[in-house]
Amino acid sequence: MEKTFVMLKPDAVQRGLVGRITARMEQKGLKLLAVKMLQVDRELAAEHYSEHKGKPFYEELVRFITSGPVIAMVWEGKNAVAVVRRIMGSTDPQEAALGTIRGDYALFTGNNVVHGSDSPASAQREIALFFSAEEIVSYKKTDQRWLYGQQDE
Ligand code: IDP
Ligand code: MG
Repeated sequence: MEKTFVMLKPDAVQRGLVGRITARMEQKGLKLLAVKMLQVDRELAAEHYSEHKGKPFYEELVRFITSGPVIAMVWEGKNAVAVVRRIMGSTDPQEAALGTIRGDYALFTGNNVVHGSDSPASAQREIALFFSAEEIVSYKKTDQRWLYGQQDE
């Protein structure tokens, strides 16, 4: 089953949106495999956002993501990467559809409350950056056969 990396950004923590944002992944049926709160330092921010180095918004992005604690999570499910991207909505919250996290909870691209991996390859890279293998919990969840019918493995 596919895994994806999700990070609730400093604005989500400071604005008290952690529970409401997490609930959206949970109620969709995705399975939580790992979660931790941490303060991202400049080195980790640079590694995580290396694809954006040199872009005009890069410095602001690094400053923002290191401005307070974040919640890092690993979620699993069928097509989890794409499913989470749809639940998050467009990068620019002004464009994001209502009903998506960014559409409902944000107003500005720089402070768009949530990060989700953009491909299975990015997910692998980002999960490894934030979590050790032992921190990703493997367990059976009783709702899986109700979510996937017979395809529950
Ligand atoms: P994504 O988070 O939807 O994958 P990316 O293009 O990967 O979007 O950009 C990473 C993050 O950088 C965005 O979530 C947003 O916080 C920030 N960002 C992207 N473009 C801009 C911009 O034009 N101005 C300010 N911040 C931006
Ligand atoms: Mg991205």
